[in-house]
Amino acid sequence: MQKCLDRKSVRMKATVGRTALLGVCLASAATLGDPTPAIAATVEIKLVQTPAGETYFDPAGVHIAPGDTVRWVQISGFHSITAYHPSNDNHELRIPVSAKPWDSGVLLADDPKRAAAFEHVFTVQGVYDYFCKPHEMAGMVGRIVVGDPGDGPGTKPFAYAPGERWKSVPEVARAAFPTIDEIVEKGTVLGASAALK
Ligand SMILES: [Cu+2]
Repeated sequence: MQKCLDRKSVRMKATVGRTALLGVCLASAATLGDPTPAIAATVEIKLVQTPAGETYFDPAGVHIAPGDTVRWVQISGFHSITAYHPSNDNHELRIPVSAKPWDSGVLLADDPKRAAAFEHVFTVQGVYDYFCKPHEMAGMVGRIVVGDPGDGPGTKPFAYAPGERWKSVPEVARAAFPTIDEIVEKGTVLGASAALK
């Protein structure tokens, strides 16, 4: 039953206005050992560029459950949602080894004007680091924890495998990630720029 309560608290932190939590709890209890909840949630992250030129994912960190979907929505500026993965222009691997990488390409603000969106379903537990291609050097990065953070690539120090010759994460971006502990504790963590609003 403890497992059930843990899952419920995680989901309550990660989503707002969610219904049927009891159903999720009962379904989880009925399938002990199955990490996939019966009802998946969709969590929204905004893509923002302020008139002053600050760019960020809002929120920058979220804790979700396996099977949940993250939906990034274009609000202002132009951005991509790109996994830290060697298949994306030889960037450092910072998502679970067995997870599929993704790259949204750049979502333009004016076609359509607002609310262009990109979705990705997260099935493998672990830590996922990602960035915006136009603004990585401005520190526009995000981190998603799916279920148990585990000990995969996203939990390792930056530049953990110099022998691979991957592109390393820029210093400004390294400093912009919320910590895994903070994400797990709070469920949702604003980025440094968004937190000032
Ligand atoms: Cu951007």
